[in-house]
Amino acid sequence: MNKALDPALMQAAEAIGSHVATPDLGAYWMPFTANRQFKQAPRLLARASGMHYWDVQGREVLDGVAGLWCVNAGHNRPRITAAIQKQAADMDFAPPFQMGHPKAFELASRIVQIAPAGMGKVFFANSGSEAVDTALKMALAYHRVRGEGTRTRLLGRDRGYHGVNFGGISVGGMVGNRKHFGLAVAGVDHLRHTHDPARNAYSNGQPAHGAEFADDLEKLVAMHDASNIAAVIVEPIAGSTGVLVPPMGYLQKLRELCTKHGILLIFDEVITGFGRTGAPFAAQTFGVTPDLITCAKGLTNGAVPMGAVIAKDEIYETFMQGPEHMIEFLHGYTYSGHPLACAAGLGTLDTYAEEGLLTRAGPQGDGIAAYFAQGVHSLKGEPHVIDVRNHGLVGGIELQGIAGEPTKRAFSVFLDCWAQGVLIRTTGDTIALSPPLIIERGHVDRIVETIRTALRRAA
Ligand code: PXG
Ligand code: PLP
Repeated sequence: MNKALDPALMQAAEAIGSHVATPDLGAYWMPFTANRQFKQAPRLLARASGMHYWDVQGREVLDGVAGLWCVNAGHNRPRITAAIQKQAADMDFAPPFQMGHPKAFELASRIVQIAPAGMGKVFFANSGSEAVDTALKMALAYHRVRGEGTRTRLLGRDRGYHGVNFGGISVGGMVGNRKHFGLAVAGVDHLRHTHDPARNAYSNGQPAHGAEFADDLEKLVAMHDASNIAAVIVEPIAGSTGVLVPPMGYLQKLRELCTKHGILLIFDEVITGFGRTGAPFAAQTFGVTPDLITCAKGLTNGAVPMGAVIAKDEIYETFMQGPEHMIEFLHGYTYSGHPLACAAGLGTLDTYAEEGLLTRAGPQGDGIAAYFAQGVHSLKGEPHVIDVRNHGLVGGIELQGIAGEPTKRAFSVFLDCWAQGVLIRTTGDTIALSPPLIIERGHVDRIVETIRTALRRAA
């Protein structure tokens, strides 16, 4: 099954126009990519199965990042592929407004079964970014329908990543977004991030220090008054900005303060959802139930784009007032609950359930997360390494950046690993690992030793 691209297959693919081994690279403006650098030495993937990719030359590459934090069950899983193929043949599209199709309802029910208790409603979008903007709009509208329309302020956190749409970049805490896009949505504020290497460097799992960072919320309430604040959005573990694991007690404290002040708490679980931290959602791992959860990525194992907002029943019920023929929440996407995405989602949840993947990285698992932790922490003391952080099957290895040239050192490690046949991801000068949850010990060894080799020869 895991064989490299053979010429006959390539020829057949080219004949139907779906695949070209060496395409013209000019027209495609690539997302979040150094376009000019990439096009000089393209890295083109052609096939995938299980823990591996194969590039267009047929070279095998071990996937240390589940594609982009999304292929949690590993690549090209048969149940998912079959579900998508069948759905494409049965019905391509169904309008989601004032119409429905059974699989959207079925998938929503299946998500609710694994969601925290009391979170019984699911709204579909097509990406994490759309899920985030949906949740923010839901929070604003929720307060309005309750007659607390002054609650318009949205709070995020420094070093937060909530996708690329206007709401998400506003509550997000990445300076690059402000530099390129300016103000975006007004009326936002930010808590401090929780990264505290002076006290917490090389923490295995949750750091001991920093619950008090949650008190920033009290400060913002004192400044703006709770009656003006709609919601706080945080990633339980900040992923994109370098794998920042919440300090012990931090999320609990945030929950208490939100409840005290009538502020909705949104967990952005686009990365942490679907087993990454050892439970279906990080909310369960950390024992804190938010009011809304945003998710995407692992929801369909990355096979078809889909995002979702999971809401507490109480929030949905609050909207269900006024004349019954009126639309309660004026929001939705042409492709909300797309049949192919729903089919992929159902095949994905079946696969997770059959293989116990949603809990494998947790205490009920087979010890793979502890083995992974040991592996990444063995990089302490290698050249350039200044911190190692981890939780479940997420790891962050922070490097000392080259003075005046941020990101360059980590990216050179990325390129070296790619040349050695291992796909990693870097963000700033941090290496982020998020392997498929089917990973075995041998794969962990290979990823860790490949990074070790790259670090030892990195400039
Ligand atoms: N919220 C969180 C917490 C995310 O991690 C999004 C929202 C946006 O999802 P979409 O599906 O719109 O991309 C994300 C996405 C990286 C990386 O390298 C991470 C993401 C996306 C691209 C790159 O860390 N996360
Ligand atoms: N722009 C135009 C002109 C549209 O007609 C629509 C949807 O009908 C959109 C944007 C939004 O597209 P989507 O529903 O796929 O997000």
